[in-house]
Amino acid sequence: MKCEGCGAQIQHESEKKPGYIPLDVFTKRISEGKQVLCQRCFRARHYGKLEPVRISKDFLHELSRIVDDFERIIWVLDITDFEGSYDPFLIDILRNKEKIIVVNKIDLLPRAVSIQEIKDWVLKRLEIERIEEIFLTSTLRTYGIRKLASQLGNFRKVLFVGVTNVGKSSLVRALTGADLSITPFPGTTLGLIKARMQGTTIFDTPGLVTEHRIIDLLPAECQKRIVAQKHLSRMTFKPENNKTFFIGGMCRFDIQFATEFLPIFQVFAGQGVKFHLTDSKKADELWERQYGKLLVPPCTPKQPSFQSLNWREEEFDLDVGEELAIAGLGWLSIRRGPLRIKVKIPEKITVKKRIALVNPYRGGMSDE
Ligand SMILES: Nc1nc2c(ncn2[C@@H]2O[C@H](COP(=O)(O)OP(=O)(O)OP(=O)(O)O)[C@@H](O)[C@H]2O)c(=O)[nH]1
Ligand SMILES: [Mg+2]
Repeated sequence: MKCEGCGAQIQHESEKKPGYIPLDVFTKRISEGKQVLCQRCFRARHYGKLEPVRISKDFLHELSRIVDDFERIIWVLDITDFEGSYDPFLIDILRNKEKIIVVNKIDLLPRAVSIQEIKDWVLKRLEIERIEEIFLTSTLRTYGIRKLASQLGNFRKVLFVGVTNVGKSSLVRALTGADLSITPFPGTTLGLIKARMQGTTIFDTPGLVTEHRIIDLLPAECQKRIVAQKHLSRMTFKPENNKTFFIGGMCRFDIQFATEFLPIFQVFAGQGVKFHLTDSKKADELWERQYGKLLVPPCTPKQPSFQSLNWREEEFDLDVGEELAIAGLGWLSIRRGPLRIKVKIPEKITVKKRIALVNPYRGGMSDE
C-alpha cells in the first residue's frame, strides 16, 4: 500500500525512511475507512514542516524505463525558474516522446507580461522536437486548468514529470481532485501516484533532484525561504562602477561598465533572498563577515556545505533586453546597459544569459 499524499510505500519499521506510519495508527485509519497518510505527509500538512528523507535516485532510472508506457508525457516547467526546470536529463529521456509542455506559476510574473509574450518566449527557448502543445497555467489562480484538462481528456494514460517543486502535484490535484501532498519544500512526492480524471488516468511522479540549481544546495527550511510562493520580489539597482552585488551568500557579481551613465538592472527572486551592493574593494571582507547573516540564504552562518564547495567565475557582457538567470534562484533583467558582470558561483550551478522574459519597456520600473 502507498501513502495517498506522497506515493511512498507504507512501512512501519523505520521512522527515518519514507512511508512510515506507526502500525496502530495505520490499523485504526484502515478500520475507520480514513485516508492513509505517512507520518511525513501528516506533519507537513498539520505542522508545515517537511522532514528530510533521502530521495531515491532510482526514480531517474525508473522514469527512463516507464516513459514508453504512456500515451503522452506532461512535462511541467516553472516559469520563474526556466533554466532550472528545463533540465538536460529530461531533455534527453523525453527527446523522442510525444509531449505536452505545461509552464506553471505564471501568476508570479509581473502583470505587464502578456500570456502571448510568455508563450512566444518559451517557444523560442525550447530546443526539443515532438512538442504537441504548450499550456500556461497557474494552480494558484486556477488559470489554464480547464484547457489542459480538455486536451488530456483525449488520452487514457498520461504521466506528469518535472524537477522538484514546479507544481506537478498541484496540477494533478487541480485536474483530478486527488488529495495529494503539496508543500513549498522541493521533494514532497516520493513515489508514483495514480489519479483519475474521468476516462484519463493521470500519474504524478517524484520531482527530479538536480544539482544545477541553487535551491538544491540548501536544506529544506532554507529552500522554503527562497522559493517564490505568492510573490516574486523585484528590486531595482543602479550601481556605480566597480561595485559588487551579492545575492544572499550564494553568488556574487562584480560590475564594470565604460559608459558615463549608470546601468540599471532589476532582480527577480523569492522574497526571502537578501541583496547587497558594496564597493568591490570591500566585497571579500563583507562576504567573510556577513555570510549567512546579512547575506542570506544560506540561512545560518554555519551552513556547512556551501562555502566548502568549488566555485567558478564566468564573465558576461549584458545589455538592455537581456537577462542573466541563475538556476534555482532568480534573474537579473538589464534595464539600461551595457555592463560587464563577473559572476562567482558554486561550480555546478547553471548561469545563463538569455533574452528578456520581462520586457524592459513593458515590465514597468517600479519595485513591487
Ligand atoms: N505561485 C504559485 N505557486 C504554485 C503554483 N503551483 C504550485 N505552486 C506552489 O509550488 C510549491 C510546490 O508545489 P507542488 O505541487 O508540491 O510541486 P511538485 O512539482 O509536486 O513538487 P515535488 O513533489 O517536490 O516534485 C507549493 O508551495 C505550491 O503551492 C502556481 O501556479 N503558482
Ligand atoms: Mg509533488
